[in-house]
Parts: sequence; C-alpha cells; structure tokens
Amino acid sequence: MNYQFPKNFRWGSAASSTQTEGASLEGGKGESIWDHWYKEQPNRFHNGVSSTNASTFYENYKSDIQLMKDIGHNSFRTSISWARLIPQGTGEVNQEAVDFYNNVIDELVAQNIEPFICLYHFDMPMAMQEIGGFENREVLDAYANFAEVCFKLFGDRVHSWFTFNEPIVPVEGGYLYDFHYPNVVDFKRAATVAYHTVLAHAKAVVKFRALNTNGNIGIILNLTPSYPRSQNPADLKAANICDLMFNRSFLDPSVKGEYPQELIELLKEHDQLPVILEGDCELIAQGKIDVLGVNYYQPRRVKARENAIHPEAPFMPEHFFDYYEMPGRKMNPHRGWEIYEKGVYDILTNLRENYGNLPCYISENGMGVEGEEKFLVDGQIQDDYRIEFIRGHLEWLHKGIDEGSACFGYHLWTFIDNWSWSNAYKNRYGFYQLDLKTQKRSVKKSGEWFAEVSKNNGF
Ligand code: BGP
Repeated sequence: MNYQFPKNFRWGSAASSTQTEGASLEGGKGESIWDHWYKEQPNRFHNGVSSTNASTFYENYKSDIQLMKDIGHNSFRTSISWARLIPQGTGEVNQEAVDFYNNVIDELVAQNIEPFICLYHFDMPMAMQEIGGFENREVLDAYANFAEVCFKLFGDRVHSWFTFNEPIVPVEGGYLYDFHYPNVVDFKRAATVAYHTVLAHAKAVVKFRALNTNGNIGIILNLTPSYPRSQNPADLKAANICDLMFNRSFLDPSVKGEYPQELIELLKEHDQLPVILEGDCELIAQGKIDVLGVNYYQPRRVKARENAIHPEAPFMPEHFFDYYEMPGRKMNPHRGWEIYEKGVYDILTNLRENYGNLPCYISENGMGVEGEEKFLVDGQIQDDYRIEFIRGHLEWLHKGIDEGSACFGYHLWTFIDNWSWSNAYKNRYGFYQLDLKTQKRSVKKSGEWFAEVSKNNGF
C-alpha cells in the first residue's frame, strides 16, 4: 500500500436534500425557492428538468443506504430540508418529515454509516424568501430556530452537524451573478446576505452549545484557492482581493470569530459595507466552529485587470481582477473545469499555518461529466478518469496529512448522479449511474474502486 490513511478515516460521499429526495411537493413539504423559481422560469433549468422528483431518495432511502454500504461508506453527508421540516419556515413542524429524517438517520446508523448533517444547502423556504430571505434579520432567527428543532429531534444520533454548505454560493448566485433565485444583481445586498448568513450561522452555534448536544458543529466552505498569474504586485493584489472576498469572508468569521480587517476596509472604501448592529461582533465571536468541511473542485486563477471599468457597470468583485487561463492547465473536458490536484494540499497547508490546524475533512470533491453514457461498456460506466481524479487528490491529501494536517476524511460529490440546480442532470458526478427514466442505479467502475480504497483504508 503506497498511501495508508489514518485510523478511523471517514470515506463516503455527499449529497443534499433538494438534489436527491424528490417528493418536493409531497409529504407536507413547503415550497422552497427552487420549487417556486421553476414554476416561474422552467427555461432556466437544463432541459427544463426540476427537482420535483430528483433521484427519488425520499422513497428509496433504504435501498440507497444499502448501496452506500456496498461501496464501503462509513459516513455520508446530506442535508435536512428546512421547507420539508417546517413548511412555512417558522411555526408548525411537519410530522411526516420528522418520520422521514428519523428513518434515514436510523437506517444509516444501523448500517454503521455515520450521518453528517447539514442544515442549509441553497434551499430557502419560499415563505422565508417572501419576507426577504437572509436580507431580513427575522429570517436569521427563524433559521436558528429550525437548527434548534433539528438538534433536539436528531441530536441523539447525529454527532456531526454543519450549519451551511457553501454559503457564498447563494450570495453569488442570488445577488451577484444571476444563477439562483431571486436573481438580484447588487453588491451591497449580496454583502448583506453574506453578513447575515454569518450571523445566522453563529446563532445556530449558540443554540447548539446551549443544548449541550453531543458532538461537533461546523460549516462547509468551498475554499477555492486564488492563484495569481505571476508574482507581479498587481497580480498578487488581485489574488489577495479574491481570497478576501471569496474565501476569507466566511472562513475567518467561522474559524477565528472575526472578519479580516482588510476586507472591512475594502468594502468601506467602496461604500458596500452592510449595516452592523450592536452585539453583532460578540455574536460572530460565539460562532467559532469545531470542524470544517472543505469543498474543492478547481482553482481560481486571476490576474490584474486589463481594462477600465465601464462607469455605469454595477460594482462587482471583478472590479479588482480578471480571470486568467493558465496555458497548459489540465482540464476536465467534460465539464470545462481545470483539474489541479495540489489545490487540496495548499488548502490544508493554509488551514494548518493560518487557522490553528482545526479538524477538517474534504466534504466535496468530484468530477462532473456531461454525456457520461458514452463511457458505458457492457452496462457499466467505465469512469477511469474519475478514479484518476480521486486518486490524484487523495495523494496530495495524504501528503498534507503526513505533514501534520488534521484532515479526517474524504467525501466524493456525489453518491448517485443527482439533480444539480440550474444544471439539473447535465453533469454526472455519482459513484452510481442513475437512469432518469427507470430510476435504476448502477455502480460505476469508480464505485467499485472506492469500495476497495475504503476497505484497505488506502491504496
Ligand atoms: C457544488 C455544490 C453541489 C453540486 C456541485 C456540482 O458547488 O455544493 O450542490 O451542485 O457543485 O455542480 P454542477 O452540477 O454545476 O457541476
């Protein structure tokens, strides 16, 4: 064995409620922004496919959990849908949802698969969005209340909690770049939503600590490293601003309990700072996490801007940088994303050197492939490219651990090919192939390979 991983290393995969459950208008579930947006603009979703049925985990959870077991999972992350559990966002709890999540958690535990539960994966209940979503401070309290309900209902069996998945994505998608509802383009409102999400996170952590719940609480961040084109000070400045805006805007408050002063100064200088109320800083300081989930897919390469900004263009992060396509970069041609395995090591090194080496795990990493059926041979997807992708990242992860990083696991995105927001089923990521017509699940070559890796705790 060339790469042996630490004892108790967590092997598994990640998914989310909206992307897998289906039954999105059944079982007493309230509408989320995804149900609503689809009704308004079905054309915004790849091939017009909604999350209404997703990959039918709601009815098939039991056999699906068996499939996890079959490929050696000892842990699995999904999320609890706020709109399923509390259909209006506040108030009445939906008993059918309680039963469903109890059944899922019980089944995972019975199969010795540790449940990692996330409380928010891009899925604002529509009733909460109608009153402003995370722009409205009332919604922060509603979210914290939802978190508390979850801790009380499931905390006896769930010991790894995560408040948010990639909280910057709904900020980017919903308030800057028009790829999530409510399709606003406004930096100051985006900054407010980001800031309020940090406050909502901290409120949930406070609830968690007050209940003395067993286990850990954390957050899952997409820590895309920002690599400068060169060491030219102008390129370095561009990369530093990206790092502040896209990584440190959530990493610093959740790990250190405070924002980087440099980020505050930058937003102040451009009149983009959200409203800060008395008590906010104390609250943020209480939101420090126990564990961090790291999602990593691709690096962000940037350079100094080459052109002046149009005087009437809205203020954007891109005022400070241009994207840079490094010649010779390795690509995943099936998704159009760069593959840079060392990124995972750079993230771990940064966490070790600058963030107290807190316990962390790779909560998402994966390779999306459009038109993956073309790799079908005798009924099985021969995804050697995915095996190579995972192996490459695990090698760098292993080096990080060797050098002292406190990384305790690796989860692939995802378990069974699932629905992915406006991309719907365009890019396939799963260990299992999903036939959309029959809902049949078939293990890919990578799933069988992963079972061996998990069994041997290395490769
Ligand atoms: C991550 C999200 C996942 C999933 C994945 C794949 O950022 O956390 O929810 O959607 O990206 O994305 P896509 O299907 O667009 O390639």
